[in-house]
Amino acid sequence: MKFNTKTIHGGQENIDPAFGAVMPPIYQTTTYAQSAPGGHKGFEYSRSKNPTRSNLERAIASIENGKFGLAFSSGMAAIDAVIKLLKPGDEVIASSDLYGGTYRLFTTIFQDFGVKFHFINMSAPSNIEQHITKKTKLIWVETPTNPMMNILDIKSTVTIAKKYRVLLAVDNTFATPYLQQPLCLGADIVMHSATKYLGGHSDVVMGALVVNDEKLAKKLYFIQNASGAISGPQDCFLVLRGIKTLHIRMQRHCENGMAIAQFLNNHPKIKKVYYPGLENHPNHHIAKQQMTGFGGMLSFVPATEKLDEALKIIENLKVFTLAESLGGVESLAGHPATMTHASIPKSEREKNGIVDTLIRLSVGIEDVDDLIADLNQAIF
Ligand code: P1T
Repeated sequence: MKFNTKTIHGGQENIDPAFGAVMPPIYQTTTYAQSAPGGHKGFEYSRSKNPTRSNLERAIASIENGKFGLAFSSGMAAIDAVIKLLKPGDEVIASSDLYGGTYRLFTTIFQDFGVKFHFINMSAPSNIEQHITKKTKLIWVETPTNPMMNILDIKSTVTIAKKYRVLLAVDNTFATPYLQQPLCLGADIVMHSATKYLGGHSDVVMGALVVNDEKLAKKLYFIQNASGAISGPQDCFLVLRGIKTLHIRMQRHCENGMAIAQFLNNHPKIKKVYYPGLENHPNHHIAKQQMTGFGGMLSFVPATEKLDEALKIIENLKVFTLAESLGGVESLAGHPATMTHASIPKSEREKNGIVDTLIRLSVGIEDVDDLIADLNQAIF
């Protein structure tokens, strides 16, 4: 099955043997009748397994070209489950440019449990090798990174991870499997904030993991059930519905993203645009190799160094909404320093280029002329 067919049918064979419903029923139930102790039809209690969740987990596994999918109550819960594979004394190498919430989870929760995190610049994969020790158990990358849109070379990172027998997890939230499938490149774990493009309509908070290795899947399933951060059946239904249009939404996100990146890149009042589709992006060549398009996320720095003038641009926007999050059909603008990345100390943020005047856009699927006109009136 090709990708555009998988988004609609992947993992959805025989979803309603009772009545043949084309969309899976929402099994809004906590528990399942047993004919005798242990005599059930594969479902006992909805924290452990729920049919609507299973449908979604199969669909996500299918579009990521993986064998096992797991759905969680948020992207953070999915990341939390991965780190719970580790033990005190273990070490993680993570890219220094990460979603602020991921950095916060690593540094304020798991560091206290004795897991050590090294945040490094991964633009050259050889930097990773320098930090690997016998205690390293996991490499954690985002690509494109949030919010600087750095592209990390997944294939080269896989080579290093395999050489040292370290797990490689890729947060594929920004790219989605429409643009890149890390498991096909050799990564061990793919993670999603399904809140974003997979859901696609800004109405569900959810996370997901996909893996190929059965032993690893079993461990993650054990954590999912034991810790209990599962997604509810209504939310699973909504994300399943969202995935059915992922390919056509992503196509438009990419077109609009590129047009807006070019508009901003040519604008005299804009100093710098971070979009992997632009030829002046430092990792454009890697993006071209490992992605089939460049997505709908971009960040930019206005020419003004005055914070109030930069913030005024965001406030002037009328079609773009000032809000956290991304990946929905509607365009959003964000201010990483005070919003998504406020939990990272300013000195660390600035090392990664997250200056206070940086603005992040999640370009939606509206008419691009309206989006460009909106930006044009907002930038003064
Ligand atoms: O919000 P949640 O579903 O828990 O997902 C966390 C998360 C993980 N990884 C990446 C790359 C993310 O961007 C996020 C959430 N990000 C935002 C809310 C944001 O506006 O960037």
